[in-house]
Amino acid sequence: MNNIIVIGSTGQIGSELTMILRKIYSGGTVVAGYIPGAEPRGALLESGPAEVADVRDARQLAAIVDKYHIDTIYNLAALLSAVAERKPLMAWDIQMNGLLNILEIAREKGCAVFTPSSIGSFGPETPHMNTPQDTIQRPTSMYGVTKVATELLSNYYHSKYGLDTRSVRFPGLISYTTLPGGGTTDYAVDIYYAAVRGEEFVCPIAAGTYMDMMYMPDALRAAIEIMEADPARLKHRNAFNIASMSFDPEILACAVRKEIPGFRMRYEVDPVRQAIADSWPDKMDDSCARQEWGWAPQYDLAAMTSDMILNLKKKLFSL
Ligand code: VAH
Repeated sequence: MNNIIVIGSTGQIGSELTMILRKIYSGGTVVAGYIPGAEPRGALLESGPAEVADVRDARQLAAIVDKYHIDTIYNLAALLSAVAERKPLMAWDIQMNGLLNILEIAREKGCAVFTPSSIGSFGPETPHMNTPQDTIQRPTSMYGVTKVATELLSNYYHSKYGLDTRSVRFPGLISYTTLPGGGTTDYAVDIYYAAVRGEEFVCPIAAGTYMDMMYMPDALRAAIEIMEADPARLKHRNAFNIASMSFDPEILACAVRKEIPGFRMRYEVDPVRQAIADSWPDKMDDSCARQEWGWAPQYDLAAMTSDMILNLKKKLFSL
């Protein structure tokens, strides 16, 4: 990788991934792709080039790839699960028509492509415990439908045209930097903000609802390591299960209370997000990622909680 574009560079993953890629690949170019209304600011804007890059505008994307001699495309453009249920047609347009534009441009210009999948690509019939790498995927959300289709289309472009497409199935991602945008797992971010502010947290996901979760530093490292992996070792491509921790709201609240003893939580279950969460795995088996490209998480729940609370205190109270 040398000249990279991050499409969706101001989102939950993109805002941090762009900065890390610019540090690692300082000899090359890392373009921050964004859409009007979600402009890069601060260090993200000042540390490298930025271009309007709407995945639904193939001409615009192709011009950027030519201008910067892009060799790798991180395609992070997506509506997250709960938003996608409110706007299913827009989600399909961005996630599928946009992906087709990207794959066609990459095929013509020889770019590698990373388009994340998710635990959302699984459905009620998928084994919930130790979810296998290769298993039934019949998601019941529009977000999940687009993620399974993303995996299949990305694999198709690899097998038919030899395109270098690779990806991972992200768990719910937790970060203190950029707020998430309407996901089912976002309660696991919101809880930390409420705890640090000394507020009671109203949890939209029911006790006993286990989901795979991951701290953002591990997720960012996975997105980079998969693209740097030796292609000869890869038996899979789109997309690898990657896991680090699995918990329900009660376990998370207990971890928060160890750092903030007075923390209080009550439940007001959101039926839309609860139905989505119930259809997702409890815990994935990520042995293929470990064997084929050396995946290994570095953060557990205690380490993540300590780091989240420390950094949110700095962010919210300028400590
Ligand atoms: C969501 N955070 O909840 C995203 C993610 C694995 C979940 O795709 O929609």
